[in-house]
Amino acid sequence: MPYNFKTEMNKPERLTGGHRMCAGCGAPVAVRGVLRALKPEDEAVICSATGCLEVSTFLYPYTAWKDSFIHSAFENAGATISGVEAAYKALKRKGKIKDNYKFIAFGGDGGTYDIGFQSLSGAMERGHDMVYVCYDNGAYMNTGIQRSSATPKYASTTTTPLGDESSGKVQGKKDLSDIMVGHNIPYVAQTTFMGNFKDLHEKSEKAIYTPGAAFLNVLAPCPRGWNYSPEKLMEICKLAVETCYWPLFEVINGEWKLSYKPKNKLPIIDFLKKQGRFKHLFKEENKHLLEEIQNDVDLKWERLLKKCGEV
Ligand SMILES: Cc1ncc(C[n+]2csc(CCOP(=O)(O)OP(=O)(O)O)c2C)c(N)n1
Repeated sequence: MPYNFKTEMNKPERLTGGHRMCAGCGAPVAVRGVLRALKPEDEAVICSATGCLEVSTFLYPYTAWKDSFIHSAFENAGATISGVEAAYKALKRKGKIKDNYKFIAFGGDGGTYDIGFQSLSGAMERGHDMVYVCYDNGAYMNTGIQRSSATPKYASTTTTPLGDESSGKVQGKKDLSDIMVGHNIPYVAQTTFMGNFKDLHEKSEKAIYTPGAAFLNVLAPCPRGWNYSPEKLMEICKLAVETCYWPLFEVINGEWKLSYKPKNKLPIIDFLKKQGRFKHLFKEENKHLLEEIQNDVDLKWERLLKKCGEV
């Protein structure tokens, strides 16, 4: 069925209100967007690695999740949900479970790019029928904004603080979506929130209903760590896409496909200047750092266009 914003928004939420995530946080928006793609008649088992999402939505004895929810440790959401999927398959074969279940893991970038990486990689390689969703806010936010391998270059974090000798994080961001493509799984996509959530919805639907392992990387800004005011969430996501900092693409059975090509690619400063974590880059003496970031974005964008057969 073609995407209809109104129909989708009128579906009952599977992550309820009243949780404790910050105003202006991208993670619950990402979660709702993904879960909305579930058919109402399908059940789901959801697992979340430790992180802001888990600690703020699942405080025993309270839960904001309408579906079954497992809090796993930081390092093993991939292993946990893949084990549940394997058990389900066995029980289904024996006729002990009638309902249809889907298996979805959520993790922040700390729990995905770094600490849970081995269990994610194993689950994907084994080809479990599951979706792993990374809500990428670019740092270990829950414990006080420490840098992760998803933190972009020159971002200020509590472990890459600014000073006479430091302009923020020294290393660039790991390209996790590319690494997941290297697992030869049927579906990998990169998305965020744009306008009417169509991109997030359609990719979530494909990820959930493509048999086998799927990975979604969702850019999910953090108002505390990125230092923006809550109402700017959607604007920042849009700028991430329009500047090609966070291109939207999908890889279906190894075929790269660009989902959106900006009509006028905006300069990266439009994205950076909205966020306090990059404020220092706008000092006169740091102009060369901005140029370096722009060159890096351009290079990666050109490479992506080639992979997608756009040039
Ligand atoms: C093995 C392990 N190391 C460290 C921690 C402490 N810890 C809990 S949440 C968290 C940060 C989570 O970061 P991320 O996965 O990026 O999610 P976010 O909090 O940003 O949503 C850390 C370091 C832990 N629970 N387990």
